[in-house]
Amino acid sequence: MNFFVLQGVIELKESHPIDEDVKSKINIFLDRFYTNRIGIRVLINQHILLYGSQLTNHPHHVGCIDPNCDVVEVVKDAFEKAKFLCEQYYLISPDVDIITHNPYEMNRPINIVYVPSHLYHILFEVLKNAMRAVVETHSKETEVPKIKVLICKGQKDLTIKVSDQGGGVPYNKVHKLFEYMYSTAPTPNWKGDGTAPLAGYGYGLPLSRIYARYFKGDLVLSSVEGYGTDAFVYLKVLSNEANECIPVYNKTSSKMYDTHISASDWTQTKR
Ligand code: W6P
Repeated sequence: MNFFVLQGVIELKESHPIDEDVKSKINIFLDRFYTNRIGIRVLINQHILLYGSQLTNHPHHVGCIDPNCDVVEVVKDAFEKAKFLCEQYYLISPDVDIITHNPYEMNRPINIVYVPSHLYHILFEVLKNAMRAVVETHSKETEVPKIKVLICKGQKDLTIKVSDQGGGVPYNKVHKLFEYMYSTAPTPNWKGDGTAPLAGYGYGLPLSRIYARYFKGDLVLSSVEGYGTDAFVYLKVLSNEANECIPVYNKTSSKMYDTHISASDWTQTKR
């Protein structure tokens, strides 16, 4: 990722405790910043791939967009990579069960118009988190429960549900997983040699949600504390609904940073 911003956030986090209010503003800023960055990179990529002289080994792609992105294939790729990292760290990794359901196109592979690298990034991150939770909760056992992936293409949504039995997260902590300055793993050392840690910067999930939202999708976590977590990746089936979603910059955009002050009565869910 972007090394300088990452380093800045780490230094800020280490120097002194940060006010929740400031944290939420930094979150909003980084969400907007990275959405923009993704948008710009897609534009640059599209230009280079469409107008450059570089030969591509994906003749059916339109720039970095695959009009027939095979979701199952991407899930399998992301799983293999996450499994590799997980085994490096823990010497064990959970297996995966992939179930597909394509009720409106019977017996057809599940395809959508998408940027495969974005989908890969999202799934890799979700699967890494699921694997870490499973292995760490079942560390004393010789066998660990499988991760279940359900891929379903509806008429509007393509949903990918990743279910783990990794012990879950308390309801009032789930939102923290999407904070850039929060990580449950110790901050890894930046080796700069291309080797990736399994977890630790606290960037994976917030960025994955940014990637999902970029084309009007989403990433939602739903946890059963004491049992496990379901991660839902929502993507648009209809490409005309999957338009680019980038932050606005106008006189009112600073209002995004105004913290929402909620009445402290029992109608508000307390965190
Ligand atoms: C957990 C925490 C988490 C985050 C994202 C995806 C899956 C999981 N499982 O325990």
